[in-house]
Amino acid sequence: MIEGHKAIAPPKGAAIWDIDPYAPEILAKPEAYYAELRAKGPVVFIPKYGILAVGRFAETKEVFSDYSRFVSSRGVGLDDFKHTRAWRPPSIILEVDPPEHTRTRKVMIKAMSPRVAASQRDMFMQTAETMIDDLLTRDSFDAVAEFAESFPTTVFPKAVGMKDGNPRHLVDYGAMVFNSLGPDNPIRQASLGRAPQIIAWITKACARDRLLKGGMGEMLYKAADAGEITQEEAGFLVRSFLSAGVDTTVTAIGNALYCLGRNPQEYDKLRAGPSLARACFEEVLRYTSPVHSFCRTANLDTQVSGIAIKESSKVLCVLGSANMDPDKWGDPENFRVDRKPQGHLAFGVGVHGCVGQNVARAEMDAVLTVLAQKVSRIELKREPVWRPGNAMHALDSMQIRLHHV
Ligand code: OVV
Repeated sequence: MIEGHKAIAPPKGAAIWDIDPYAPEILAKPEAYYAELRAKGPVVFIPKYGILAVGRFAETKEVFSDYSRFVSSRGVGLDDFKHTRAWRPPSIILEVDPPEHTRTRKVMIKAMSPRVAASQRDMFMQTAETMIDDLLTRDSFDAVAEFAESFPTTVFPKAVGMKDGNPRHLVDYGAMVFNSLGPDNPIRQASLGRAPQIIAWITKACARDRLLKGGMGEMLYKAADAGEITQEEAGFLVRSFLSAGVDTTVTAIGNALYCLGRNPQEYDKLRAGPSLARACFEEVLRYTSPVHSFCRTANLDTQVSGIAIKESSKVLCVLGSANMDPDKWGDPENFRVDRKPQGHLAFGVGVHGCVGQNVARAEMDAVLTVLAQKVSRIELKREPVWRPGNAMHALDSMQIRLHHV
């Protein structure tokens, strides 16, 4: 039962729930688990891992954003870095707290500013046009392998300015990073099994001499030249690009095609008003939560909604559940491209909120805008298959056909 953290006793007043949130069948189809988690109470104790879980919007937001009580420096997965060695040197932006976090975050904010994202827009649009034109000639194809994975692994290395692009390694590294956040289950073991070779490749690809001038990667090394961070830290922040920038956008594109294929009337709204692309993406994020859960660790004795939380408690913050909380969203089960779900938690919230969201939005804006221009209908040819992930809610395969306008 003990993972790499201290199992805590159930707090007084917290519901005790005998469930494995990392069971493959739950990860593949989490909606009922989300609803039950919210129904059990504001804070739930899960004996299987000796952790707490929150899934109502208010408490998830509270725990996720309060970095002084609920730290990231002890890891944002089940492993508590205070007691267990991390599988890789911890991220210097994800797995740290203020004030250390503030310095590295500042450099990343600049490297992925709205201006930088806008400067990549033409490249994103051209790539989306070429890919979608090609896919329109196909009878049917796997939306995951041939679109969701291809687009980010083509445009993201270019935006970073990588000389070495290896789509397979980029996707697999993302899976390693995200699956490592869960327990030592077969999902994590399968991803980490491929670690040594991929880590060696990733580490090399982050070096300054493997980055082109003018890319987002080089900007980090320039920040090092200016004394804002060290050269070694620049390499680690490039690694953060590759950890967080590929698997997430791959998942988001697959999930968007799923939502739009399943809701043709909503897709028609997007076609009628392509300026809805941005709003549509936010609704895809809310509705599918590509990152379904991240943890925090209580760094002191505290309480949430009247439930006492002991220092060292791991708290599973179920973002996917918060994004489906009817108390917040009214009719969360309906996918509506024009909902404009302000405050959804798919990018997190607070000082650790996704620093790449401008780039993610620019990529998705290109994909959805070109789709709306060129594609009259997204036809699902078979029932989509979800891929159980310890932190990602992603499709494994989805056979689709794109129809010409
Ligand atoms: C999985 C993930 C999310 C965000 C940042 C990073 C990783 C990182 O490595 O910095």
